[in-house]
Amino acid sequence: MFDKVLIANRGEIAVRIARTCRDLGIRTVAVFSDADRQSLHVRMCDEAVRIGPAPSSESYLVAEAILAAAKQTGAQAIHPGYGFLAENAAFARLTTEAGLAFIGPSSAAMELMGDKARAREMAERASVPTVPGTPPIEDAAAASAAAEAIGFPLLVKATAGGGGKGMRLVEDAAALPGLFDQARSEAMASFGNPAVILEKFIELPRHIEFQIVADHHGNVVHLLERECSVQRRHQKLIEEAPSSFLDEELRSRMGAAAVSLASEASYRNAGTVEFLVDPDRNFYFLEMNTRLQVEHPVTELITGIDLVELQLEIASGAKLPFVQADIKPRGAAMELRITAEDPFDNFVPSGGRIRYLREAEGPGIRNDSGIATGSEVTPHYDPLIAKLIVAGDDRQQVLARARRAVREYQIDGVFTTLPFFSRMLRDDRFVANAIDVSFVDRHWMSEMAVAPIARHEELLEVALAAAAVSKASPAIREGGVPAESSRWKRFGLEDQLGNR
Ligand code: MV4
Repeated sequence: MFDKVLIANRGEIAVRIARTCRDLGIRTVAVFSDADRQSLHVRMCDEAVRIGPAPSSESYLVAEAILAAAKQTGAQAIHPGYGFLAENAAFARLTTEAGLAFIGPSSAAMELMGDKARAREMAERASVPTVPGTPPIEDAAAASAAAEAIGFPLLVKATAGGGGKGMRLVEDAAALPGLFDQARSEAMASFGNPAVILEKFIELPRHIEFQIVADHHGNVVHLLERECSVQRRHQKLIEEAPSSFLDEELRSRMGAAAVSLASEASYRNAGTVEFLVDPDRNFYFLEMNTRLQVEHPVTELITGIDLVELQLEIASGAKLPFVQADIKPRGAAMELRITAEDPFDNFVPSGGRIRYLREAEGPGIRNDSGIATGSEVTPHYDPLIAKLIVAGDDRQQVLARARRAVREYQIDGVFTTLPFFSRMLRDDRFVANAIDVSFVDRHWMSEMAVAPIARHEELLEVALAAAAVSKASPAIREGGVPAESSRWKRFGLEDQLGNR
């Protein structure tokens, strides 16, 4: 095992990785930008190296600065976390060329899975179902010919894409040439690669993904699924394990498909195989993520496995300490992504100083947080500030604990997604898991965010938050929650808050 690991990230995931390293007696090196000099992840590590000014393009994305920090501190391995350089194959290659271990897959596997067309081919070779579609297509005429075989509606997707960039929904043949060209231009502008493929459009799908782990000895095991259908504009908000949409038979077929794909690709380390599942329970390979994911804690809570520990063990050459038959889920878990965004104002990012923080506690609660009272939330980075993860015997207990935890959780100084969760956790359709990937985009702004408060529970929550602001110490009151917010107006509380 390594003696010293550099964590090439910030925020909650850097803190998360540092914790496991501490458990294992591994010393940690933090890297930080000027905006993060005082940040929690710096305080949690044994050493810290400044890598540049606040913009991530001049700090967390600069491979040379991070490798220099590793060299300077004598770190033997680099954990990239997620985002930033985590899926950058060139960075993985530079890391190994510098004689350091990259806590992740090979750069070749990252390149393969980063290309949608090649990943599709790999899935077909592994007999994993894919959406009916095409290899890369160069011009609009060829696209029209190929579209006949697929039918409409269909999607044009950038092979280098992700998060919906370079993607166009095409309703009929007449619209194809224009949208095909648009997708190519956007792909070129966003990824420097204009290649696109066509795929049949799967309507009302769920996003269900399988966690896999693979060692350097040919062993591959899946650690069950996560249901991630609560998303807004391709940003996940809530993830759960297990998915109540799957029965044992489907779970076992999808898990076997995920393992088969990872084996066929000679994949190593932890990874995630994403599927779309249609209302008739047909599943289709979507893409594979070659990193630890934001939502990994729900898998940890139902399996009892520390995924970061496993990643470190795998990277240092150990064999998986279990086989597939050992993996049995215990209970259920749900993650709520607390971001500094205003859910009542189109999720616009909200920056500022955290004047007061009180995390939820009690049975079934895990907090993976990157902030503390006094932290600055800057617009330079991703708005994810903390994750509230809830475990229980079954989904019903998890929902009850999650409602309790959201009510208890207090963050003053920035707007957060907590009120979004407060409503979602009480929505009949979410409670019945009768949703799909566009549920939030279809129902939140138009209906849920503006509905009158029907439940006194929620009114009480808002009133308590308002009281906390107005009764707080002068220092807290001064910053507090901006009174002009649409949220307070919506609740009719602007008068109480006006004179803070
Ligand atoms: C799809 C699809 C329906 N049919 N592909 C969106 C981002 C990219 N990673 C893949 N995405 C989708 N691909 C076919 N053939 C619907 C989506 C999609 C989606 C997928 C996963 C999670 C959320 C989503 C939200 C909207 C659309």
